[in-house]
Amino acid sequence: MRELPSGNVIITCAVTGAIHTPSMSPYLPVTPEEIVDDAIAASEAGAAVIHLHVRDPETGEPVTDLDLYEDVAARIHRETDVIIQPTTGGAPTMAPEERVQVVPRLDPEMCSCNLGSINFGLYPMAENIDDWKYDWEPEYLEGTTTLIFQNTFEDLKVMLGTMEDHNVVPSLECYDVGHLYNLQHCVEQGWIEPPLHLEFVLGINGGIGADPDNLSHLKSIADSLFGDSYSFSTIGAGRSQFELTTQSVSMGGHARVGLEDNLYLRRGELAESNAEQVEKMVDLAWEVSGRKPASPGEVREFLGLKGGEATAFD
Ligand code: KMH
Ligand code: ZN
Repeated sequence: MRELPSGNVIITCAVTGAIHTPSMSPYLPVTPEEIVDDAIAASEAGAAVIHLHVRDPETGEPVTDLDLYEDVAARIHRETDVIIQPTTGGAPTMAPEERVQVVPRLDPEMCSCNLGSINFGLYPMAENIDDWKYDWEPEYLEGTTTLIFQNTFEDLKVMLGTMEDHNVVPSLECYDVGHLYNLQHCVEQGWIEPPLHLEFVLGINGGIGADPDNLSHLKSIADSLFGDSYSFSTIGAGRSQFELTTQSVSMGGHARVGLEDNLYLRRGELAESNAEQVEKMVDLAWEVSGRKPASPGEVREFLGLKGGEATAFD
């Protein structure tokens, strides 16, 4: 496993995502202004990477509007030195060829790349809500009972080829153990070359469960497949967020927080901003492992990123 020379921890903040819907929390940023403001505050709190989705400003529905992506990315880029990592996952309901368009349009330093198809069952979250702000929300969530989040080997070949063509370093999102073998296949096919930056995603309904033993197992399989040519971050969905990100940091890994993955700061208490979660993660990393947050410059050096000035939103 690769580590930064300083031993510092890469904190990523996923500001809004496409999992939670506006009725679940009044603090979920949905307009371009809210997303930009939260991203800037999260970077000031210690996040070196901002994972970016956009939403319809009127309804909060996840969209792949490339003009919106460019506007939001440009505004964050003007105000911070943070690494902007647009999603190629979009909403699980979107087609891969639509989702990847953000890469040629924005030419970002990083983006996400999802390593395999899974069920993506968001519908249980609808059980706790009676009064919806928007009609699309219950329909969107209920629709995931029959959803397959598609990432076939052909999709992976196209996605990884597009990223390579644009010198974009992917955060390789791994929802289950089999996805590590998918990645090994991609390496064997020459669709991607090490070093690899993985992101273990635990606790999605359809992916590997949010059990600490599973994180340890994912790392041990990654060690056996990729040796010293990989680094990893971790996402814990929902209430597992801080348990698993703290475990990740104690294992030499990195951490992703943000309202895309979890709406709460602690049991029963909604996070009132993304920055609150970043601040908590910075504290936990220091208290548990004596590790400080990595700067965007350190991360660029470590991951071999092309620099903010080489993006299309400069
Ligand atoms: N939705 C998260 C569980 C992506 O956007 O490409 C993982 C993610 C994937 O953020
Ligand atoms: Zn995402």
